[in-house]
Amino acid sequence: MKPSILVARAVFPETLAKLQQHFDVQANQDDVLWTKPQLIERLQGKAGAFTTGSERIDAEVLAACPGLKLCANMAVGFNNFDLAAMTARGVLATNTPDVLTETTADFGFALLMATARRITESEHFLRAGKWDRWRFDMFAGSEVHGSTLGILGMGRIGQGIAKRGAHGFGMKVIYHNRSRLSPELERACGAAYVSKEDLLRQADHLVLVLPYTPQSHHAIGAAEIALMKPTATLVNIARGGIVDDAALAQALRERRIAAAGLDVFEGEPKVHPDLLTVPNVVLTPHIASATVQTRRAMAELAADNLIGFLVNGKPLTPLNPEVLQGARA
Ligand code: 8YV
Repeated sequence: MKPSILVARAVFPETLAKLQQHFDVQANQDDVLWTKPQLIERLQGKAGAFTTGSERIDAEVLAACPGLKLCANMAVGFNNFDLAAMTARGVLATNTPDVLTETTADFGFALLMATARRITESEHFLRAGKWDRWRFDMFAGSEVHGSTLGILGMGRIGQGIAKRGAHGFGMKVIYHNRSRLSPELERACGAAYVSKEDLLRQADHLVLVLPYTPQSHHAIGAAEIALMKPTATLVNIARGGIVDDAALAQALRERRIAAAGLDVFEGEPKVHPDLLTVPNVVLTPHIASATVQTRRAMAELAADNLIGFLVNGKPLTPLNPEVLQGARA
């Protein structure tokens, strides 16, 4: 008999078809956003779950679903998992690293450029029929090439952004991270390690690429923004909750920093209403990894983790490999 799995959100039909070859699949192709009790109900009797960042897998869910052996996230971030609770219950967690690194770094740079050069703000002006003449200072933004790029969180995506800045745009790149990169990696990224305070003070463009954890909650709030240059821009492609959105909206309104580019929000898909009314912010709906090729690769890897573990006993990208010691799929 095939193991049963739940595919918690709509996915590519090809991904579903591949999973159906190996599993008895309950799918959610209508992409209904389930409540926690609905998720628990559908997880009953399932050995695995194909999840995205939207499904919270915590102690309550795990206690209610004793047959669950694996949750495979179609995301590199896994703050929707209570990893400690999963490990304690012997439930394996997997994510989709590497396959989205370059695409997400591309988007980080695109958001930086759009923010610094005021691309969406000027487009709104044009579409509103307000463009009646050239002006010397019309939508004058901040220089990107040759400026100082600050990166908070220097994992794979941070390193991708650093390389683009250093090698493509001649930027001086500085970073702060929990641990310092090796000298070889620092050289490859063209990046120098600084304290968080120096990063905030020196960056012309600050990009956030750190994971969301209790420690990184509101890592950028009013006090941090106060250290930034009034001409600086801030880009968040990491997770909502890392930035205090209310404090940021107020700082943008008061021009205490020049502009921000945000792909992620506290409590998304809801967006803080004040961010919707300030002009100097570029807002996108969590699409940093959204190219057809990358989303296919992410879906493929999540599916391969389910097949790898539940069929062959070997997941590809486990987050808590210690579970494997005692586990038999
Ligand atoms: C996902 C992301 O698309 O990978 C991540 O961590 O933020 C995005 O690439 C999103 O989390 C939905 O799974």
